[in-house]
Formats: sequence, C-alpha cells, structure tokens
Amino acid sequence: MKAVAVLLGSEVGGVVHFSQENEGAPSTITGEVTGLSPGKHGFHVHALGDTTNGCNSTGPHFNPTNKEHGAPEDDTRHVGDLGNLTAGDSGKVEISIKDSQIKLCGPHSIIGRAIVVHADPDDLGKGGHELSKETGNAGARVACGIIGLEA
Ligand SMILES: [Cu+2]
Ligand SMILES: [Zn+2]
Repeated sequence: MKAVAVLLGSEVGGVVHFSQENEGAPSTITGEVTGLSPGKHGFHVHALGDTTNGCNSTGPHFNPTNKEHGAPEDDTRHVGDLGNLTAGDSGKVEISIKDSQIKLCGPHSIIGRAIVVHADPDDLGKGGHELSKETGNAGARVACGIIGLEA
C-alpha cells in the first residue's frame, strides 16, 4: 500500500510518501521538506485529517494505544511519534525513515490523518517540560498535510 501527503505551511512545504508491503511489515517514509529553519523539527502523525482551522485542527498525536509521548525507537510512544526532521542551512530535509508502528491498513491505519512539522525540536518525552510527555514540547505547527491513498 502507498500513501502521500502534501505539506503546506506559510513558509514550509513538501511531500511525504508512505509505503508498506503488507500488514505486518514496517512502513517506509520518504520525501522532502523545504523552507525550515536549520536544526531539528518535531515530526508526527496527528489524529485527524481536519485542516478547517489550519494545522491546529489536526488534533493530538495519533495515539490509539493510549501511551505517553516518546521517541520513535521507544516502546512507550504514540504511534504517530516520528521524532525530528533535521534541516541543514538550506532549510531542506530529505526524509528516509523506516518505522514499525506506522501502518497503512488495519485498525491503526494513518490514512485520512495528518502529518505535521513543528517549529521546535521534539524532546522525545525527555525534556522535563510539562508538555514533554504529551507533545515533546515541539511548539507551533509550521506545516501539515492530510495523508491519502497513492496509486
Ligand atoms: Cu506534532
Ligand atoms: Zn507524541
């Protein structure tokens, strides 16, 4: 299965592709984001594919297993937790992620939800801020896109 999201923000844009060979396989996430400030930016699947109020209406991190926020390699994480994108001086990121919790089918499917890029680094639940265990304290949502089926 394949899916795609076109990221839109006022300065940030890009395309993110998702693919999964079969229901048990890890998903591969590729793509490109441009217009970021240099450094780390939180990168998550949020629960809702609703952009009626911009990226703010995409809801919280996709969390069907009701866990605390974490790093992609942690057992304790939201399904939507993809860590950080790290932009170079050009503000561009080439995405290349393999993830075992992101699914394109079944009850935890991310189809119809949103992918969001944040202004600030995701502290992966370890920053000691009151928002660390909820959002990684990643700040404003600078771009988002609805995840839809791709041919
Ligand atoms: Cu987010
Ligand atoms: Zn999270």
